[in-house]
Amino acid sequence: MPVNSTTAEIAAALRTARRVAVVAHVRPDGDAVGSVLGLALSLRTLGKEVIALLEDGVPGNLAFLPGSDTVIQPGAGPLEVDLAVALDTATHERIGERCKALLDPVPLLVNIDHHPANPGYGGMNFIDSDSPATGQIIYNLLSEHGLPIDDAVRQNLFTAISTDTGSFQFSCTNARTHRIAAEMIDAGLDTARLARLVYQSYPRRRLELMRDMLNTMEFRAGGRVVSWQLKQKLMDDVAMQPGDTEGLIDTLRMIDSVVSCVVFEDVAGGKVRVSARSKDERVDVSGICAQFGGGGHRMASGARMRGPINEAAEKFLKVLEDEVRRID
Ligand SMILES: [Mn+2]
Repeated sequence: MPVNSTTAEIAAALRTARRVAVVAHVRPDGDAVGSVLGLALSLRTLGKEVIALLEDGVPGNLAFLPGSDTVIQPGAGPLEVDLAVALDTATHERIGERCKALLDPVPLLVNIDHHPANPGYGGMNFIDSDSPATGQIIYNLLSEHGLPIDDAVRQNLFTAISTDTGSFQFSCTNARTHRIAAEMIDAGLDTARLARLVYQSYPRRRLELMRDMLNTMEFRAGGRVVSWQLKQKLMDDVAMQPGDTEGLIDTLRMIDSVVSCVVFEDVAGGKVRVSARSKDERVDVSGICAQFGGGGHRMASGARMRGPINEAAEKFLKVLEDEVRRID
């Protein structure tokens, strides 16, 4: 485990810096975008010049977040910043090739994350694997050290926490998570509006993807494992956009018999993206993903495999099925 800096040391470094870049992982989810914008907006209120940087930009489903219009993707020119912060990103490479090249010359990289496998690649690190979302770490950092928190910051950090906890349902959700939500509501945050924007504003294509998922999902191990293969043809047919599939896997976990669910997705270069979830502490999907070069959290992990998709699925599910049968 890397040695953590204290949040006080990180807050002091942020206060000292004049120009800051804030970055998160490729294919950003709600926690990545919400954490980047929550921290970026707070630091801007503090008078810092802040570059919010995402290799793949903001997916359409999160474009409602305040500040999302200020996010830039890496361009040609160098960045004149004296501090970079990587959020929610388990490995340095996962900020993206172009982001990494752009940020390599920056004198100090601060790495803030909740993925247990994070090796501590920053000059300063704060890895808290007990935190259900990076957004929760950022909220604690801001509130403990008197950094600005306004409604726009709350909207971003609430969305980060809500999406990474499956709306406060997953096992990592703790009392602090609910206290943060309560503090935000006390401060006037309209959480019903955010719920509508995050969970009730899907494009029809997402439901078309879900229809295919329900029609073609496959069960194994007596219904304890369920999986779905999201193939390129379907993506083309529905004109899939980034963000359309975020959280789709959580529909699979609704099934009573299911202990673990997996989505396989065709991605560029003949690769297959694997997303795996567990509903039982005894089934560690991060260990299985690690066997295929991936990783993540015990109950939520991912990997990238060589295609074709049905062969990758067969290999992965074989290992998962053995693991699930072991807990009988
Ligand atoms: Mn996260």
